[in-house]
Amino acid sequence: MDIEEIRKDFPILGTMRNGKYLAYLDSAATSQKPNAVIDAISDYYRNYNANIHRGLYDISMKATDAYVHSKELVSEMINAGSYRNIIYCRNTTEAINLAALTWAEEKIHEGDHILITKMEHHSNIVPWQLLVKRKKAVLDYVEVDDSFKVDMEDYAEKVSLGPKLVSFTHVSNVLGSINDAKKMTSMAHGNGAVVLVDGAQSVPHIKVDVEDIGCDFFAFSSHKMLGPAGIGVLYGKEEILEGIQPALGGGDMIRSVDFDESTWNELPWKFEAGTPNIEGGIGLGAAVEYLKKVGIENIRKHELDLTAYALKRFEEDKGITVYGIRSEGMESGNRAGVISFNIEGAHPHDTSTIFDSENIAIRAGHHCAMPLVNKVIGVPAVARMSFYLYNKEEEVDRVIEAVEKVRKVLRLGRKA
Ligand code: 7TS
Repeated sequence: MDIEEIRKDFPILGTMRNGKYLAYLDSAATSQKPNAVIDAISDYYRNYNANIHRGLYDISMKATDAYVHSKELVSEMINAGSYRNIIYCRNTTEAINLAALTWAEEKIHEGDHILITKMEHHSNIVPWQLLVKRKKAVLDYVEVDDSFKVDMEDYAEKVSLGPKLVSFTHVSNVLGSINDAKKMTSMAHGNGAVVLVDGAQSVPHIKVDVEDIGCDFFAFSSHKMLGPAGIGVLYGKEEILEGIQPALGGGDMIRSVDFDESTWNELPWKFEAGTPNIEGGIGLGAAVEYLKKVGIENIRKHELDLTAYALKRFEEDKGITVYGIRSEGMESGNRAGVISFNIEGAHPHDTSTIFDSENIAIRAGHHCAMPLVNKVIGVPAVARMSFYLYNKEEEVDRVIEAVEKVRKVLRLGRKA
């Protein structure tokens, strides 16, 4: 993988501020976009902008084909079996909410248990809090252990109590821990639960095979995997999707409508009411093609190398605390390129602001995982850098220099 060649595909990485290139280290929040994606969206607007599934004219059929083709590409990427299992919605958040408002709305009843973990993003907490309130059901949490992984003993114990639904993140957006989704799914299935996996931080970075994992639902966002914002994916097993009612009604999701009742369109359209985000689908398709061309395994290897390098540099500095698996605990399958940290004596917001003065973009805060950051890690906020295929070691070196600048500006002593 030639990083310099890859970087040329991302116009934003060529921009400078105060003579410094943008070091974009916030891909866990959203990724940058390659020309292939920008051009695919522009091409649609310029050359075949039309609504889908209705026009019996050339550009409408072309738009329909492109939209459906993007689903075929997504389906192939995660080994979903068919595009029929690929529902487009706005993002991971909406995908999880969609599962909550359809499957869970029908199947969860008073007294039922839903099991999630203490390392979830708010998107995989709040929809279940809302649901259990509506249903008088119960929400349980699996502990995170001292090495920042899901506590598998606690998981085994809680899953054996027979929750109706188990939902967990594949990769933590704060800790970078990669959960063993296949094992967790099989344990949940062994106890009769339906399983939803939040793949917002996995699909962009590691090879995902939903058939191999065996989960029933899988959610992710286009904007974190080089595609445009405003489009996300809910994968569902066909037999489950066939057996539940849609949550949103309107155009496109019906087969026939009468004054009293209606019948539903076939999958996946049954769950996509109204004109969809056509340009978003087309842009996501282009992103998947780009990722395929570079190769997700190559991307993973590059991010792993970069993460190991960054951890080593951080671990040389006793004044930096890393919240996540350290380099000695790293195995090829347990850690993604997300590093949360704090510089002793510095508030992460100050760290981020001082980094910004060096044109380095990181994120600081609770990262939409307040229970994890505030209660499990036990700090108000953390700084976080996150990598993607276009990042390089020099950017990590710039971070190390910026850490010294933080200490200088805030007049902190360095702990050797
Ligand atoms: N789940 C996980 C694990 C995430 O990291 C995120 C977004 C979401 C769900 C929600 O995705 P959305 O596309 O619906 O917003 N995570 C982050 C982040 O870490 N910083 O900004 C957004």
